[in-house]
Amino acid sequence: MNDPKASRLPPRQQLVKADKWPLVGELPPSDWDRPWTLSIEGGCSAPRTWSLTELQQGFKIDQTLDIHCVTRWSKFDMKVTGVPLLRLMKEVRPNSDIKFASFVARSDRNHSTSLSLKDIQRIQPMVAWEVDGVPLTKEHGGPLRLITPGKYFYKSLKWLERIELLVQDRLGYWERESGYHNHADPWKEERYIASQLSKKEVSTLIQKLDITQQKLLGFDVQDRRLDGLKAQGSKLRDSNFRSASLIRADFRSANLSNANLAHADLTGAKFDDADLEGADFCGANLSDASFRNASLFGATFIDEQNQQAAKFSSENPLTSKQISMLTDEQQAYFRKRFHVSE
Ligand SMILES: Nc1nc2c(c(=O)[nH]1)N[C@H]1C(S)=C(S)[C@@H](COP(=O)(O)O)O[C@H]1N2
Ligand SMILES: [Mo]
Repeated sequence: MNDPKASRLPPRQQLVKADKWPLVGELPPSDWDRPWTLSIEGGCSAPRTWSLTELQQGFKIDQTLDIHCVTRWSKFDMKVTGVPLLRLMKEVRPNSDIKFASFVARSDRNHSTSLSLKDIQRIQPMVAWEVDGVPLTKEHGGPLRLITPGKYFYKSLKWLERIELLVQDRLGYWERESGYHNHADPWKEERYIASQLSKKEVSTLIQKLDITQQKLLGFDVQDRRLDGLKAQGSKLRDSNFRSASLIRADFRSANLSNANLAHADLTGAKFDDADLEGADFCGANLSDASFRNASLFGATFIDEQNQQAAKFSSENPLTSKQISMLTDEQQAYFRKRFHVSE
């Protein structure tokens, strides 16, 4: 028989006993005893700071949820007490162009994480001060922590002190330093940006911007800044580079088949001799990019609605042989864009 709880457990997670709650991450801040406040600032017209008492005496709710740590333990039915994040955010009157929030801890390394506004609206995180009817302990992020349901637990920041509203995302500590996935959905196993590598290997790669000859199938670096990335000869099939900044990246002889490069900034990038079959370049900036001998069967440069076209400099980077590898609609776009006849 199926374990009735199994369907509640995301892939490759293990349940810890109900009375166990592992401690993960950095130590509590050395100045934990200083009075606690919470501020929301950045892109808003009425930034505000609440004292702990103000928060705890204001509107509050209980929410019962399951938590899932990226290191493969889960815990069911945590009863969390606090205030919905959206309720606090509304009070500061966010600007209409706000798309992200960065959460910053009072901690010795200014630990942080971030969420998109879309995710905040969908999953309704809480600013919490109680779990199972008792105040959050110092070790578990008391007096105030973010609780983000439906994401790996690294999106639940301990010792929350400041929230900054942003137009552009600012990667958090684990996401930036250790290659943790920025989207963090446990049901999709969005754990690390490269699932085959250790945290340490990933952070070395990202810091050196060098993945030459690496095999990183499903590499997922959506939205990241990776200008000058060295990726010559890398195996990057099915990778996600959507909206990433990859100015002058070197993808010569790389395998990028079915990779998502839509809306990426690929100004001056080199794709000579690369395998780009099925790669998606819709809306990408391809000014001064080179494609000598690249294989382009099934690659796309403009979407079906003919709206999100790749940008090129004035010269056509593709040979007529390369253009003939594309579908009819894609070919039509190139012919029109560069005034070439059939
Ligand atoms: N300030 C801060 N918050 C943090 C971390 C951290 O290192 N510092 N680690 C994260 C990670 S990876 C996890 S799994 C959870 C762990 O919370 P717990 O120790 O209460 O189980 O906190 C998250 N929030
Ligand atoms: Mo974690």
